[in-house]
Amino acid sequence: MSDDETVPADVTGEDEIPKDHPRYEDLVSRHRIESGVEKGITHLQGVHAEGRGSAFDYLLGEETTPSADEAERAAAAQLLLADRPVLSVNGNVAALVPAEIVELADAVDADLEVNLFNRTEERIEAIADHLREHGAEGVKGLTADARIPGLNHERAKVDEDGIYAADVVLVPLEDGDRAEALGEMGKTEIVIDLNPLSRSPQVAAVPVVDNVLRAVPNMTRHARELADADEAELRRIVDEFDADEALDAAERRIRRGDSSP
Ligand code: PTJ
Repeated sequence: MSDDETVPADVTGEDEIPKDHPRYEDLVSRHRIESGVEKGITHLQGVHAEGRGSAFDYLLGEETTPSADEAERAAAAQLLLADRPVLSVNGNVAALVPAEIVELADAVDADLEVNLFNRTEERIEAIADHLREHGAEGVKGLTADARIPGLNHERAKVDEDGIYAADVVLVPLEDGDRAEALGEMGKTEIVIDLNPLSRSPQVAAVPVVDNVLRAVPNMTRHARELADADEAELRRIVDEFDADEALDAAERRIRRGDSSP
């Protein structure tokens, strides 16, 4: 496929999407993913992932549910408690929330590491550049001098002083294999995924069932609110969070439109 045969965009700039369009957020997401593919940041498979996520978001009511908000607060507390927090970035995250993920890293003092399922050096570099254009200072993932044990695909490649050494890892839009393998390494995982039945949120300490577009800025807001909280307060928030209940609440909302807590 030549460059000019890549996914056509109906709009050339995101600002051309009318803000009062009832499906504004969804149109923005599609546009960002298409631009990500054109820039060599997002893999073509990211388009499928986005479509799947968008269907779940529709059923969730395209809003941050009270239960997801609680998960985002627990995630912020967990990241603030961490000694070596790392935020993992793939092609969809880089396209959808580049500035927002940099802001979250800043708010919780975490490293950003590019980690790809469909890994090529070109995409790693393009994503690292894109994050730097959005204010990131150090971006990890380029050295790839360590391996996550038990994984035989490209997502096993990590930086020794990044994900490999991390105690808490945020893994948005993850595949289940790596989520499980990171858990087996003893890491505390925070997963953002709109599908509560997916294996990755099922194995996460903190599953965040929300759109990454809303989840990441909301985690930053919580982190800023909690900036002066002491360790005991942060621990209480983490301990009171119930991962199974959060997954059940999301599933109830999807299956029955049930918005009770
Ligand atoms: O950039 P790469 O090469 O690392 O590849 C990234 C993708 C996303 C293509 C790859 O990890 C993949 O194929 O993922 P899956 O297995 O399709 O899983 C993606 C999950 O993310 C699905 O459960 C979707 O429901 C969910 N998802 C999609 N868009 C969003 C989302 N969750 C939160 N916010 C979204 N915007």
